[in-house]
Amino acid sequence: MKIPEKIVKRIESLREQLNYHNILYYVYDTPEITDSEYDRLLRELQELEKEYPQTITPDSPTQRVGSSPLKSFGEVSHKIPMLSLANAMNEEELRDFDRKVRENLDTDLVNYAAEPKMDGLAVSLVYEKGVLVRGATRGDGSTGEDITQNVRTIKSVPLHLIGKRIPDLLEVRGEVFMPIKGFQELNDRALKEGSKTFANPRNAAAGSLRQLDPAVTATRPLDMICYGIGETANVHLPALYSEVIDWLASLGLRVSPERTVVVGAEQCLEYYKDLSARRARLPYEIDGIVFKVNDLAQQEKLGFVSRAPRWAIAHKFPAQEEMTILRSVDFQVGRTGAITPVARLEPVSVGGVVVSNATLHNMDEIRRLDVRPGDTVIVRRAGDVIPQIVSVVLSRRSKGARQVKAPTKCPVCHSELIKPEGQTVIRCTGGLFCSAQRKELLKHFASRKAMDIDGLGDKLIDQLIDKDMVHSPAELYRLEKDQLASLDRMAEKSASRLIAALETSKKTNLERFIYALGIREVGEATARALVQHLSTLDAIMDADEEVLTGIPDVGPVVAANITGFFRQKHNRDVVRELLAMGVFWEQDRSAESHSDQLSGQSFVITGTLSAMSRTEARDALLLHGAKVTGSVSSKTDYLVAGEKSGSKLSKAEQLGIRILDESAFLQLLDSLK
Ligand code: 5U1
Repeated sequence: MKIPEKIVKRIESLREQLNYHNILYYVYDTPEITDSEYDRLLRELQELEKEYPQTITPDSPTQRVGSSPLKSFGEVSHKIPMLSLANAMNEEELRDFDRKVRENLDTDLVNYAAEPKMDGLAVSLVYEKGVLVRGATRGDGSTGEDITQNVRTIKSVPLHLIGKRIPDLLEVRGEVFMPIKGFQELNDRALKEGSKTFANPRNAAAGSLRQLDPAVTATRPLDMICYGIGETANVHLPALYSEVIDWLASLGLRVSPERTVVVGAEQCLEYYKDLSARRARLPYEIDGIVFKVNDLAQQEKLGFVSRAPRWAIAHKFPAQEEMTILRSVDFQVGRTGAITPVARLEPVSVGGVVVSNATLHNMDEIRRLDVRPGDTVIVRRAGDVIPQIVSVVLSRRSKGARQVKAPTKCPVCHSELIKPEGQTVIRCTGGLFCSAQRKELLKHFASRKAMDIDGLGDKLIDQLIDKDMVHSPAELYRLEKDQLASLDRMAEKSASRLIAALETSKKTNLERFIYALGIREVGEATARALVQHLSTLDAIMDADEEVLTGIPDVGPVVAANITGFFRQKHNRDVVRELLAMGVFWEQDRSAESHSDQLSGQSFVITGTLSAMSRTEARDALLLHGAKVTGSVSSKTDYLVAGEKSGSKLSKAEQLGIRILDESAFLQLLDSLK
């Protein structure tokens, strides 16, 4: 059957548009069209391809997950070997590298291209006439594995290059990695399902790329950043490495947003320090900085030693994994009664911070790791994530090492423990009878985003519970000055201040109050959604699961937690007592001043504001329907920048986002009244 010319043209146009918008979204992070418009275009193409399957080409945006599972990976030989990098472990070795480069080039000062070393896997992509035809792992540098079907599923890898100067042949090299957020979500899901977790984002990326079934890889949040080229045909390369990278970016390939050019060893070290300071806040893991002589003619002159170029070096960051001994495993009880095993370790410095405790999540994790007291273990600390035990060095296990036994009673209150069907977590049934749960609940209740009781810190709460002075949140409001003054590290003045803070905290809002109750899985956002949709405390307390699941973001599990919480008489009593003690909010305040004037607008707040806290500023924006997020991206509409705004301000400036200083922000709020 002949396909009408009009249809062929439309299919081509849709593919071109989708490819272009995919690159804008995933590679440049600057989408031009809405997600729904993108989906409309994709659906139109899918429907046309269903009707005319003979038009389907491998580079069609609908064909990311093309093939069925493989039996094994084929081999790919790299015509130009994939090299490795020499390492500099400290400043001296970096200076040494620069000195040798200068000596070999007989020059005083060298320009270096600098970029982070992504902690992932080196991969080669081959484009023939702009179409992705092959993806391969580095392997031993000469021979790798054919992972074409898997790299095709990575959204930031274009199936078709864009731009005017598309070469006949282009082999691009770079690193496939898993962003931290995606890694954490993947592991959280695995923990919930009781399946295997990954030790770190690098292993997760490797495990995902080596899946024989591309449909599995497609579910993994992989990304790729390109840093070099291999084979080419019909390409006229520019003179500088930095220009090569700019050219790759112009073809729709993702390159490092942190890339820059520095002059001499001093600037290399400054760049290293700058990125070290920002390392924990980057959305992906990096293990060092790569410096490359920027002039390609100079690179050629320098050549190679064995498998590494003389013109490049990786200045490594301190390791994030170290070995130490597991002394013991303790069991802690959280706010909702969840029992969490905690590893007590021989203190060890990991990346410059002393680590003596690590989380073990749950008993399944202990079994999976088969970790036993006395074992030598590998501990990992990355960014601001709680340190974790990655694995056990079995060859160092001593003979009598005994398995960890699961507790049979709550380690604090000795109540019965339960393990709900299908869940990995064990819980204490003691509720507020359990002093550990009481402590955690009170800490949550008093915290800044809940009742915000200034001066009621963790140590004080521990004392109040240990001395049996408080049994429920409401009893906090019955405390008298003399009682408080009798506690350790308290005196008349601090006791008076705390009484005043307790009084101040009584005036709150319903969102904070609901959040403060500590209902399992009801965070600030859910509390806000409950208030926005149900308006009053009574309506929230009496809502059934059907009503609750009708609220966006409230799923069946959260709904069951909420109804379960309010079914318990003692929880209703706590609410009643708090109100009787004088906790109040202006009823329907949210309904009165609520508007949707900022709906669809996304804000980020940074720095210090003098007229209000950041939480208050956020609440004020949310009240008018704005979205408030934590990080600046191309989707941000406004940055509210108080005093001492740091990297968020520079990023917003770079992206051309509208910036409101405090007075402009206050004016905006005024105009909404
Ligand atoms: N960023 C970056 N990572 N990385 C790894 N650049 C870079 N270059 C490499 C490697 C192995 O090798 C070339 C210098 C050959």
